[in-house]
Amino acid sequence: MEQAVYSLCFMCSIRCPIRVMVEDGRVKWIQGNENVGAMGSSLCPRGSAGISLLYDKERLQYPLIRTGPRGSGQWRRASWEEALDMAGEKLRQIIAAHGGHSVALTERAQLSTHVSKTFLKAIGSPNHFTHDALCKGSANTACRSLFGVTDGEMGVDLANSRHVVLYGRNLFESIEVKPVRGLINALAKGAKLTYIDPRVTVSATKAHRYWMIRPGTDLALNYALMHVIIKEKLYDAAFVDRWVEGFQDLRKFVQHYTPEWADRETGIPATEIVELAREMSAVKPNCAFHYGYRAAHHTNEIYVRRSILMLNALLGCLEAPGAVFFKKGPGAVGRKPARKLTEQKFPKIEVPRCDKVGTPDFPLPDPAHGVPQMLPHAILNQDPYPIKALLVYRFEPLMSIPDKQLTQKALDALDLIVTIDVNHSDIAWYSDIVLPESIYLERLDCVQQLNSLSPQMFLRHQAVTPRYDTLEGPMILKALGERIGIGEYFPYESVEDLVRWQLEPTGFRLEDFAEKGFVSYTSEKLFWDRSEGMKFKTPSGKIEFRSSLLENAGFESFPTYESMSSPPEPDQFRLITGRQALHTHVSTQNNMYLNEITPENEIWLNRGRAERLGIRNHDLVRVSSSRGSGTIRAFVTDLIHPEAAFMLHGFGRDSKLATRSYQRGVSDSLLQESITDMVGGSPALHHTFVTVTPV
Ligand SMILES: Nc1nc2c(c(=O)[nH]1)N[C@H]1C(S)=C(S)[C@@H](COP(=O)(O)OP(=O)(O)OC[C@H]3O[C@@H](n4cnc5c(=O)[nH]c(N)nc54)[C@H](O)[C@@H]3O)O[C@H]1N2
Ligand SMILES: Nc1nc2c(c(=O)[nH]1)N[C@H]1C(S)=C(S)[C@@H](COP(=O)(O)OP(=O)(O)OC[C@H]3O[C@@H](n4cnc5c(=O)[nH]c(N)nc54)[C@H](O)[C@@H]3O)O[C@H]1N2
Ligand code: SF4
Ligand SMILES: [Mo]
Repeated sequence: MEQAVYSLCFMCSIRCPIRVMVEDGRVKWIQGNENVGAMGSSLCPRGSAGISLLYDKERLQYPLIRTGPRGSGQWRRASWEEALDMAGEKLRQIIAAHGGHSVALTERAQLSTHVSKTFLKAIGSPNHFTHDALCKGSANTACRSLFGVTDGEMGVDLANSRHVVLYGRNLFESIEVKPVRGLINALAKGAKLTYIDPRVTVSATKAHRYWMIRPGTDLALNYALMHVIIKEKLYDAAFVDRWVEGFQDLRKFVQHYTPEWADRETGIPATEIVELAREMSAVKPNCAFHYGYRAAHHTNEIYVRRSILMLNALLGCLEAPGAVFFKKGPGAVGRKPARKLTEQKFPKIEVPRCDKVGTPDFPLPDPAHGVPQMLPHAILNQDPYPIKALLVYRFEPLMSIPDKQLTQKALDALDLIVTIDVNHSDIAWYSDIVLPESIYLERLDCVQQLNSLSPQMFLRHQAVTPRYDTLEGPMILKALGERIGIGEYFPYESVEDLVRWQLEPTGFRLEDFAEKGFVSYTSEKLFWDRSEGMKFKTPSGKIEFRSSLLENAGFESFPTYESMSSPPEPDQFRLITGRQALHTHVSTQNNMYLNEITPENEIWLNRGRAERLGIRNHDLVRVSSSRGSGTIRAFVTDLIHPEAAFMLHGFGRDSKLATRSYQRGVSDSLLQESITDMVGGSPALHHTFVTVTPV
């Protein structure tokens, strides 16, 4: 008999609500959860391809212990007992000799992050890293500098917007299903879309206005937009007067940043910049400059993200339909969120983070996430202390941290690498012990607290039982914890126990999620009162254009614009990267369905420049940087700015056990230099110039 199970997708980290159709213990079909209005039955292609992950023989099936040198691919199958005993014994020895802080854990933030954070807190290590800084660390810091809250506590009401401006937020390919549907609905109702990217993406083709900006110059564009908005008095004077700290400083600062100046820097005509400022002002406050998702491009990234957010503040585009909003939790309706294991009491941690976040050397990035691209440097320099063991949980240091060879060198210096994954990833290939997790369709997961305009909770229900000898992450961490004497911090016997414990203070029960997959604390949309009830968490209680967070740490609120350099040689390009609709970062390249459609990446080159180098469409070319090189096919096109070369992220794999993706295409992390926005925390992934030559 066919049965519907409401759950959460995990083909990428967006976690869209899904309905899984199961018959005789087999998954037949996956679609969006139609009970979630904003979602409907829609799914993206990766979500649909979940079935081919479930039935893939090339995923991890049982624990593995390495028998040859690292990266040699020599393995033996192990029982859970043996693999966990061995990992536990080695960890115990390392902690006894070097302290708990010599253990680091890297993870893509997920529903059981509170479990892995608990593990590290219990051993006295501050070195828990999420992916956050690599994705959008500087957006996080920018939001805290202006509003006192992180970007994770903010959202954009796309569905009700009258004009949306996207800066390389390629929403129609770098997908989150609910916002995509929201934006499509808004466009159908007559909203306008302005899209800015050095490359013509699918999102560009849906826009009313598209600007092929010179790479890395968005900050110049925004300074000019502010100049026009202030000069022509297009801003929301009452809102700015009541809520903005430092408006007069901004007015003085942007005086010289005229549209004509920005035209020369960005390549966008001055008249069009003026036009956009006027158009946005005409529909304020029901419009939004989207502050972006992936804010990991250049060393000035925090100021780019601040400038986007400041444009919203100038037009009063906060807490209005169609604008930027602040997420409301259960507290807004007098209720409680789901509990987390991290709410327990832990021993005090006496050492700083190994990436130095939170110290005077690196004061501003979010210590709740850390800055993973600093980890290889910390390991190699043994500064501030030696790191000896790395636990990897749903994260790919080799592919997702720039400068792959540097990361590999750092891994070589470790005594222990244990990876919890579902795929034969490159980091699994390079580990000592591999612990396979049951995939999302096979497991119940910790509670998803979804704060938004209306707070809700979602649950990832188990759709089918595990096909192979795999376990859920929280059970793996508990079993490992028991082996090193911290078992008391994991007071549950099953994930169901843990979920029930999490739900205790909320007033909801596990059973309440069965019918629709989620529960709502309220059906109302909660907006703050824009005239008197805004609740900014900055020291001034206002939006800090002049930022106390930045200035107390010795950084400027309004730094002078520095021109973005052009590639110096005729065969050089600025390497820019991104995604497409068919793949998730580094997770899906070996997925049978998705690999069939996009088996490898290509390098996009501007036609005029490629012709001058003697490169034709589909030619093989050599691409090299100061960090590494590879051979890849060229996509020669008019659809990219002459200074840029674009590659999809996630290809160029080393694991021979993932046969479909092995050595297909080139990894961007192999080419990228490890350079960081030392104020905001993001890596400058688009800082690197590459040389492209015909093969
Ligand atoms: N060079 C470069 N680096 C980047 C980026 C880039 O464009 N270029 N993008 C950045 C961005 S935006 C992000 S968000 C990060 C993402 O960085 P990552 O988190 O490293 O990437 P993912 O592809 O999301 O997943 C990583 C690993 O999780 C495994 N995995 C998938 N599902 C499960 C599961 O259910 N359980 C377990 N245990 N493992 C699972 C996958 O097999 C994969 O090995 O990378 C950042 N780093
Ligand atoms: N299909 C798919 N969807 C996803 C994901 C996925 O892996 N696959 N991952 C999810 C995650 S974690 C994230 S962070 C988001 C990422 O979503 P996006 O932020 O939309 O990120 P990217 O796909 O990396 O797109 C980056 C775009 O920025 C452009 N760009 C490069 N340089 C510049 C510049 O100087 N200025 C401007 N304005 N644009 C520039 C690039 O050409 C590229 O099109 O997508 C989410 N959705
Ligand atoms: S965007 Fe696609 S892959 Fe990501 S969670 Fe949603 S349906 Fe799944
Ligand atoms: Mo991301």
